[in-house]
Amino acid sequence: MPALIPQPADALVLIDIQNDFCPGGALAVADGDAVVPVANRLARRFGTVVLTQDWHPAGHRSFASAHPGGAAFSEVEFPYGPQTLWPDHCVQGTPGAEFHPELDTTRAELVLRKGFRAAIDSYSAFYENDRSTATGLAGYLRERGITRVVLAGLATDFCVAYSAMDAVRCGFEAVVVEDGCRAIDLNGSLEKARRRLAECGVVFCREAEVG
Ligand code: VGL
Ligand code: ZN
Repeated sequence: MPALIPQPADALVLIDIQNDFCPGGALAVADGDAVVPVANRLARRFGTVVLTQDWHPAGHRSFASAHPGGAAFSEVEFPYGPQTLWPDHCVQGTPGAEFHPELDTTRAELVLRKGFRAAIDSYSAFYENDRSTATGLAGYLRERGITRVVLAGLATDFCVAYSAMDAVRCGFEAVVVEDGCRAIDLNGSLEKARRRLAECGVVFCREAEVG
């Protein structure tokens, strides 16, 4: 029984399915490329498809390399709060920032780039990590009459989770297609994200339940 029948007021938002998050990439997520066929099948079922693209300038403040002695995957204090430092990844204009070559981008009507401000990271497709700088996606979706956001992509516990929580914060229903995502899972971040998502009312489903 399909639990999720795609509706005209749904948007499929595919998060950061880029080379650097796939095996061989600079911030590879285990099995990250497994989301590509799922994303391609989902994209054929939804009337509105949005892609996000992590898009950092060289020397971005979230890169460990921008901090003397900074270690990748450690947490530091930024003016807006705690921030994880990452290996250099998704640098604007580099092959690592491109979408996975097998991702079918033809039905995407919007490619939303994020993380382009040098001093602010942006996990979420809606708000940057200062939690106040809007990307404009909520307005775009509202103007198009979208009321529900269906998410898949990379990584479950960072960009997918933040995007799903912010979708709810912006007044949308949010559904995460679990088997269309893969996680970084840093110090229990996956379990933590799952719990927080459930608390905010984000619904989980599997691809097979999408009608
Ligand atoms: C992401 C860490 C840094 C993600 C992006 O797409 O989940 N994670 N930049
Ligand atoms: Zn990033």
